[in-house]
Amino acid sequence: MACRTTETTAIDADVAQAVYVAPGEYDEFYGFMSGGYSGQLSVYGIPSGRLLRVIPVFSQDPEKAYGYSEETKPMLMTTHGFIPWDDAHHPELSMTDGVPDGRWIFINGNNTPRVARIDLDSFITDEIVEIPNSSGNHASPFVTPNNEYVVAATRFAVPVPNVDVALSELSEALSGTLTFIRADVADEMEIAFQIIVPGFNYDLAHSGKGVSDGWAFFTSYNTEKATTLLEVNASRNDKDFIAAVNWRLAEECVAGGAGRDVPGAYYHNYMDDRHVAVSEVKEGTRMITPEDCPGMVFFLPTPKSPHGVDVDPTGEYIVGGGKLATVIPVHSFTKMIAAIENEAFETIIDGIPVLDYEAVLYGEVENPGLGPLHTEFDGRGNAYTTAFISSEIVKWDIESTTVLDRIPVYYSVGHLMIPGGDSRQPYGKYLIALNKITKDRYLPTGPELAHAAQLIDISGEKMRLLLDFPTIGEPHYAQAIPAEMLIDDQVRIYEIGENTNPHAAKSEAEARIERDGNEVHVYMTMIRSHFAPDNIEGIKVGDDVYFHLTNLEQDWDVPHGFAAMGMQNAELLVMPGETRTIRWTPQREGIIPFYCTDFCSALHQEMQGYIRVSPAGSDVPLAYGTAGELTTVP
Ligand SMILES: [Cu+2]
Repeated sequence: MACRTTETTAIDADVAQAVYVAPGEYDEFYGFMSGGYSGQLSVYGIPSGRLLRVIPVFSQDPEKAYGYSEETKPMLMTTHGFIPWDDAHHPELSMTDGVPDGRWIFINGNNTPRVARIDLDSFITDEIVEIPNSSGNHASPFVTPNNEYVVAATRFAVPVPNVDVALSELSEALSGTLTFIRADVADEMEIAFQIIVPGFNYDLAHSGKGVSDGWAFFTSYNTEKATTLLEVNASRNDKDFIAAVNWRLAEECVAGGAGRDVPGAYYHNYMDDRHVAVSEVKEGTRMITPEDCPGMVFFLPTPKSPHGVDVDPTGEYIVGGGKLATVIPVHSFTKMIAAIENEAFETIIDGIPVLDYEAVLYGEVENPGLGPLHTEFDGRGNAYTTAFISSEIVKWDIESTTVLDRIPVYYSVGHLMIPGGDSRQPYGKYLIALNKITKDRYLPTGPELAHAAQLIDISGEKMRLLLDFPTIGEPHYAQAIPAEMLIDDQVRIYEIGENTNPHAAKSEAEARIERDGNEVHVYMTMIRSHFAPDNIEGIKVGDDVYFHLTNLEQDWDVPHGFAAMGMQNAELLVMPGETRTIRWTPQREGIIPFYCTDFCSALHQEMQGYIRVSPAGSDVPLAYGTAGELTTVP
């Protein structure tokens, strides 16, 4: 077979050096890529592109038993029931003073609106809050500069409250909601307030910073309010809007009693101090309208069906990504404030003044590529915009709005990410293009090909392609943070003495079995290289068996696993010092072996045990033991 030859493979000899991280060396950045419709978040080393970890968020992950273990199942509870899937688009690092602080990363669930918080000391999903009165939670979870709020918005306008409406009357019944979720305290995320806006589609968001701190910006499209064949019907208007929200004013209005309490439950799930997920159902949200709080929301006309809205490091420039536009519009925050003061309004929609386009526009980037979507910044006065249709990244000078450079990407780039590139202090060395289509870039793998990221060097005047690497699921957005900000804070073990899981057995002496009717609780320990107990009898067909496994190890990187033949869900993977529970209903009599699934020592293969399962109604007494006589449970 002939070699593929394309100009895209012509790269400089020193490129390999630029991404090479020698064996045993660490990468410079942690990169966090959304997993799209895998519902996960994956972690890569940058610049090597090495996959370090996949974090389950809105998914069940058999590798880690997340969503399978009794301690984690409540994380996936919603008012629609247990939903072990979502479409996760936008990771967003927590910030202090508008700069990533390395505490947490948030990610949105689009489909059943949710926002998750992942702890960056443990890389574990710690908290998920559901968003009521919303659908298609796409413009999320962008944080305000000190995590005061995570913002969210309806992509699909819905009736609020969501009731039975004839589709012929739907357009008039639709509302949009912009949601502000309190996010500055771990385990206490909640809906602070929601703003009712016209029933458009709201697509993306970013918070103001610097001069525009206190504001948040949301793109809208389908201002035509079409409910069918949107590809035609939502593309009629020449301009749609960026909604500018003065959230500090909204806060004041809410504190002053504006708005009304709207009924409607939502779930708040979090890992408590015991490392056990709990679900609480919260009732009702505070809803305010633009009329309730004059000066809170303004519309900035923006051509045409804008997708991204990105705010430069100074907070002055608000860049729209009009996917059908021929220019990139750059709004000025200073001009916006002046336009508000001068009441330079084109019209008012549902109580929201529409500002005059020319009055708020700083400039337009001409010839920006076809289908501009998203922009990030390098902190040196340059902006970088993705062009989906022409498959390129376009670098432009913010002040002069002139294009400086362009580089092709392969292919159909959606988001891009510069480490810190949506913050006040971009690191400005690398750019990652997050591509929707890869076609011929990798070995073919049947009808579906790998989604991919491309690493681009932006340290010089000209952009330079360094590396392709495949991603897990669809990499919508990404974030990155210098590795040194996280390395020293990593949890290595959980102190066994501090284990407060109600089902922990903190030593082999505490290992035991208890029966309550047909419910059986097995309190089992694991340490290299045995389980205690490892012989169990008196389990009966149809029993409801809960295995509570405590890993007694106190060494870094020594998890143990647990799996039993016929177990209906997954394995367990238990971190040192932690307790995890898995439920099993034996279906047939016989001998059921169980074993450690995580290769833990030279005698890992010896880490196993047996369970005797007797027929339902048999009189075999419950008994257990390790290396000796079985102890019979009275
Ligand atoms: Cu083991």
